[in-house]
Amino acid sequence: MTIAPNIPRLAFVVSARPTGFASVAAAGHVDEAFAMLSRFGYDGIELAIRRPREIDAEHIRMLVRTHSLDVAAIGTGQAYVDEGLSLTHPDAEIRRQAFERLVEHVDLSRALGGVPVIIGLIRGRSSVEVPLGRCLDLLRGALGDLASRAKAVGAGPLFVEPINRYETDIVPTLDEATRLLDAAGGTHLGVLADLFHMNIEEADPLGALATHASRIAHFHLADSNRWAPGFGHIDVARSMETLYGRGFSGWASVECLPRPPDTMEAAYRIVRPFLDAVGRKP
Ligand code: LER
Ligand code: MN
Repeated sequence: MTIAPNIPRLAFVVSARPTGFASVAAAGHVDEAFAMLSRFGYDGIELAIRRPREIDAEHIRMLVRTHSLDVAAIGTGQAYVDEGLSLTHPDAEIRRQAFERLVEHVDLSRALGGVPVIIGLIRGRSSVEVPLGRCLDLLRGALGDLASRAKAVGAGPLFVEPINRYETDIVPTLDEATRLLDAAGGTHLGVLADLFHMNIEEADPLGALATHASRIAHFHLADSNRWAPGFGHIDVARSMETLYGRGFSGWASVECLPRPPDTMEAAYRIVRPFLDAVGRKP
């Protein structure tokens, strides 16, 4: 794999606690993850966090200082995967709890110096009670409110991640994400492009990256099978060239399954050829 552009900010996604969400490694071993990722040559760590109140922000800040590894973003989907909270749930009380949980994520973002907060699976999915159009209305309202709040308190922006149809039917493409952001007011909001989801949903993934490059604020790297870049059939190098060649300067976070084999350390090791290709030495 040859990748021309220098990647200024490369991170790896880990879960702060054990989770049912399979696509993140290092569940529950945050201290070790910081140390290993730093050794491997990463610039940052992306933290998937179910309950922000369980997280000691001062401890995370200490790890950031100790390992010179920034927090690239906070993922929120575990509140949906592990607890069923969603912004489009038929029960208004559950929708309220999902919103309040995201307020906690926003508060943690502020405590960590304004890192972005990702709106992925916590948007939920449509149902007979809440059809797609109503879901989009609910999501637009929640995003507008959360973004205003995040901006007011000095927290980071919210990044909406298009996700494939097997996980949600709300906002599967970059095009739909940009339209949702425009409808929600546009400020303190960005789009997260995830190559794994794009490979399923975009008619022309490279074209979509090119068209929406100016709106893409964050990048998730995985191959077609959600293994590390280079282990499936996505042309990850070309995808990166397409985005970076258009001035993208945000974080790219590797978000891959912790296999093969099924250990956290192996998950880091299989990323090694990719790190070599982008000029990172341990
Ligand atoms: C998270 O970044 C993701 O890609 C989804 O599959 C689940 O939230
Ligand atoms: Mn992702």
